[in-house]
Amino acid sequence: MKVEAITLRELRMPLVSAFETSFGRTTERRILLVTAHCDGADGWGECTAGEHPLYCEESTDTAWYVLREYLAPALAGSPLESAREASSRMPGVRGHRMAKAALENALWDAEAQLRKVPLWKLVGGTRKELAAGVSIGIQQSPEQLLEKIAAELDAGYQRIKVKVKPGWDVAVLERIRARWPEILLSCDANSAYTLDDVEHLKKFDQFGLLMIEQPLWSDEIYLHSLLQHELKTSICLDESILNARHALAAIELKACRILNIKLGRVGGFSEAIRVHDIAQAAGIPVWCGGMLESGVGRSHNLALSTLNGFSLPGDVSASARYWREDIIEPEVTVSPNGTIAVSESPGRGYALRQELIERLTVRRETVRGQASHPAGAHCG
Ligand code: OSB
Ligand code: MG
Repeated sequence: MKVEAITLRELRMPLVSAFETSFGRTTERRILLVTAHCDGADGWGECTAGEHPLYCEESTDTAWYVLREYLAPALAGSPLESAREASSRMPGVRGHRMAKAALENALWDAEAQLRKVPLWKLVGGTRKELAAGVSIGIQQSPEQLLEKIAAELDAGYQRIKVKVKPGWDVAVLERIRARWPEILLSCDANSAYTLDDVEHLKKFDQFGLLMIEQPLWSDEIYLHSLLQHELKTSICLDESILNARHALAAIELKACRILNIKLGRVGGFSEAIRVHDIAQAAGIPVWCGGMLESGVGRSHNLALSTLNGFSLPGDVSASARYWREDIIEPEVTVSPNGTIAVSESPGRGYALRQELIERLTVRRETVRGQASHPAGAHCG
């Protein structure tokens, strides 16, 4: 397929309710969408970088810059055998995985459309009914959190994950377990603790959690292995797994017993599949993480979740939890038993609400194929 042009656009989308983690609070998303115009098909991808460089180094603005100056010029105008090749065309740019993933995933979508197969089949998926879980942010009070959990359980979600940080952890988990002793429950610290907190973290063991996600530094694997040795609760790594080599290191070091895979964090479908394959070979269950995506990123997450190793409920939940109106049609919905049915249509499987997208767009830029660009020498 030939990549004729690449369009970047930024949308402003207010969240239905603010989302708070140990690193910050989000009320409005700045969604960066990438469209790859290929042989008459438009593939769409979403950059999962946050508004500020808090979850990781990237942000909406750094991703826009890297896409516009380096990645889009390296790929626009060039023929590609398949989307799988895209990442090897971006070798000169170090890091910036979320920017790379937005473009690579748009190409996967275009390829699926051109081949007239659902994206999930193109990536090698087999699951057709996905187990849905929710991630619930830090609330004003424990009572408010309990109310939220009750509503999500009523909606059918199969796993509840709550955000924790020092001062919002053991007492909160105690309240949850007192009311729901049996539910599948996990927590996510987003790197809020250090090894000085080992004794404190051991108290989490009494709650029978499915996992504790990323308790320590975002760039640490080895120290998580020391902590895992001390805990009964399984550690799940999120922030510190940026590629398949990291996954292998974490598994060999016994730094975790579960892995969260996010398309943006690892740089796109190709690397996400490699992480999945390594985990599966080692018998480590994986699940798909979320980054408060619009329907575009959400549909990619669903496609990824169809891979066989995604045996735990993911942070894949209904559009309506995030948006008054999502930009896809139909929106993602969850059945009363907490599952999401996979679409059989070609490509992402969800149509775009073009008019709504236009209305929400605050900036747009198209990069067309050009013979030479300053970045060409590096990006090949
Ligand atoms: O750590 O999984 C995380 C949101 C933003 C940044 C990091 C994380 C999250 C979530 C939300 O937990 C998951 C979702 O519902 O999209
Ligand atoms: Mg996480």
